[in-house]
Amino acid sequence: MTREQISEAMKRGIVHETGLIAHGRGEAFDYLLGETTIPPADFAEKIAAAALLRAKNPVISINGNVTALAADECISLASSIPAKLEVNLFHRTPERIKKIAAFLHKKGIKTLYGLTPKAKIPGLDSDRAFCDSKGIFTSDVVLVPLEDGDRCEALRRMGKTVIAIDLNPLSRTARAASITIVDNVTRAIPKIEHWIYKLKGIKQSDLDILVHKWNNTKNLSKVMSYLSKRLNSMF
Ligand code: PTJ
Repeated sequence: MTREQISEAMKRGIVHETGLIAHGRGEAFDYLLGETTIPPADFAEKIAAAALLRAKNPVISINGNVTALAADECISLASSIPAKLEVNLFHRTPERIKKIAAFLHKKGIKTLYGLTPKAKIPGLDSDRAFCDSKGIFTSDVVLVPLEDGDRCEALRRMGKTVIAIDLNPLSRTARAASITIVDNVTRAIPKIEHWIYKLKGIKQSDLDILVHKWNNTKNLSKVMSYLSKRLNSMF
């Protein structure tokens, strides 16, 4: 079903053709994880929710693959926080922006950022640097599902807290992000929302403690040891 969704969205011009390659790579890693949310991913989802709740200008970045696989989930997560939704594409063309915006508007989104961006992420020379001055550019916490390493690093250099969702724990994005969620975007977004509701009532100082105690490298190494134990147990 997921493959069908991605392939349909590519035919409609929402997903870029390289989005199919990215999806295939994701499938391989998901297979190794057992196609489930593993404990270190659940922990990262909890910390991501805490970071989003204490943010002043939280933004969820949406690309072609995310539109195809988790548009409803992103809309629901954005309203639970609340956060802004910004279309931010690696392979940016006016046609794709138009198609993605039309798809999301049809789902009921009223305010969508990134459609006519004027600001640029410093240190990136291609079109993927374009972002909204009221969205990603001035955000303090940005959620980037299926991101590329260069943009993730550039966002970190701007001083932002970057939450990445990436099934590949070895990717440059996974290693550069502030909070890396090694999980499928289709499971991760609803799980972050679940944590948003669980953490909503707690004190700001307790949210601060959760975020300050977070160690991304340590959690990534827990993902790696989970993976190697799982693979070893299969033979
Ligand atoms: O729509 P655009 O133009 O912004 O382009 C989006 C893609 C995904 C094509 C672009 O960002 C890209 O090329 O990304 P990469 O560098 O291929 O990285 C994508 C990462 O996402 C890889 O590490 C994959 O393992 C991972 N991934 C793929 N599918 C999923 C995933 N992670 C979480 N959930 C998935 N469903």
